[in-house]
Amino acid sequence: MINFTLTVLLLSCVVVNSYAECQDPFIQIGESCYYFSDLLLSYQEARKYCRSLSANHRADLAVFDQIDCDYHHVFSHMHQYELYNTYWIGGTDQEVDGFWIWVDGRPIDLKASYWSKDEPAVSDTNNCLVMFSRSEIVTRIRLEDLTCSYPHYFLCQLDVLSVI
Ligand SMILES: [Ca+2]
Repeated sequence: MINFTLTVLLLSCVVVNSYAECQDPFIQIGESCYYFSDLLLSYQEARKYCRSLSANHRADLAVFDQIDCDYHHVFSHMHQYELYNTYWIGGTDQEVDGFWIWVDGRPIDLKASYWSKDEPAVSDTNNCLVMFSRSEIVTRIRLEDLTCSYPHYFLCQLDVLSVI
């Protein structure tokens, strides 16, 4: 049943560029190069760490595309490798509470299905974006807003054009 669900989710997310060269330690998932951290950092420290992984500083915390294909590819990978943890990704509402943007400047769809129930909460203290996956949640990973200074694992992505 899980495999069937995954297959349906990924059918509309065909990988066109399957020959992307992902420099170590990045791995290809879908059409992008990602790195799942094995250390815990605050949101800002995690961004710095991601940048340090690319010689030309084009890496940052991961951002998802508008049609959710990145989300589905990452979700599939996390379940395949049982990456059941909480990871910072590149989104924040630090500038205007309740107005969420990716680090590349695009707005984050607040109606997207990947938010946890009743998330994101309008909160001055929860201003940074995490995705999390648990073994008991087999259908999807979820996004939530958390306090930026907390240490969490994080997901870096190569070729993110950061503007914030
Ligand atoms: Ca907030």
